[in-house]
Amino acid sequence: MANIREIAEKAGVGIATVSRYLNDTGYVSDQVKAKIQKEIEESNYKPNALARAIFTKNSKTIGLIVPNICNPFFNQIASVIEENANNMGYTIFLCNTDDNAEKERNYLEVLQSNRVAGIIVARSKCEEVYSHIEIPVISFESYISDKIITVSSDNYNGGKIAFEHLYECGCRNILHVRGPKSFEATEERYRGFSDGAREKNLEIDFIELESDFQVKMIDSNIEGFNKISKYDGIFVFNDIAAATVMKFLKQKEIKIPEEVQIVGFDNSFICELLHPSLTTISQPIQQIGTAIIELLFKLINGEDVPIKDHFMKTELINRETTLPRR
Ligand code: XLF
Repeated sequence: MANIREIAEKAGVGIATVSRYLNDTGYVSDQVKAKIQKEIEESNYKPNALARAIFTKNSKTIGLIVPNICNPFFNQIASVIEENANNMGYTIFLCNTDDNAEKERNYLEVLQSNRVAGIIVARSKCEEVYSHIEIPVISFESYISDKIITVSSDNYNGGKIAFEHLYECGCRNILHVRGPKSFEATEERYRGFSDGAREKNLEIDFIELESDFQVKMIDSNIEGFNKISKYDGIFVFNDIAAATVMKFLKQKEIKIPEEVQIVGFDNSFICELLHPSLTTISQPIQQIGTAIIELLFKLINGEDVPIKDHFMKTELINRETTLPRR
């Protein structure tokens, strides 16, 4: 017997559209309905009875939308959220968007048609869609609307601490490898870092990267990186990008921390695995994941939760890529 994916392929539409049609959860044009119905009849498809039963009420599932599953920080957040959700008897439906608005929109449709009890979205790229969603939502990092709670780290302060640390370590020729301008969190880090430099009347340079993490991220900005030897301190917008910068410096035989000191951001598990281990600004991953789940369950249980931003404290974690002065 055919399954929903085969029906979608034969009808030339997405799985979400077939699911919308079967469960009557959103608009499907008459023409598309006819195509899907034809394929269903021809292939003798029978929607799974159990699945249909689940569709009639909310499932014990939470939709978790992350922007980049290759980034260790999001692995760690996901595992904290999963553990907390499991303890409450819920499972996680994990969606990876690659920071792509289209993928996020499609996943939102799939999550709604699966009647998830709640949605957690990190670094949303299609805020406008959420105003049509009835399911409780908690956002990590992105402001979506006045009706949705955002949890994020205190990125501004984290950026400022990063500057102050490099300055205290004696760095005066400083570079900030900045995240994409569309990331609210890394823009805040950039603001904090720049304000810190301004307070010390120090000019700093910037290189902007176009993505969160891709193996070839440096190649996209190689001109900027070829001048890297003139700096004695670098703040990179997250740990995985910092690891990539460290590899580039090693290839150029530039010594860390003797010739250039580095600070990352996140305090993800890779910091300890790098050599030298990476000094970074921590986002309190455990606390963030727990706060998100607690807030979401309050909403799921119909509690009245004040809509406000929740900021989590960021801190310096001193390791081997910087040399604090005595
Ligand atoms: O969105 C920001 C950029 O990268 C997020 O908090 C992260 O630091 C995770 O690595």
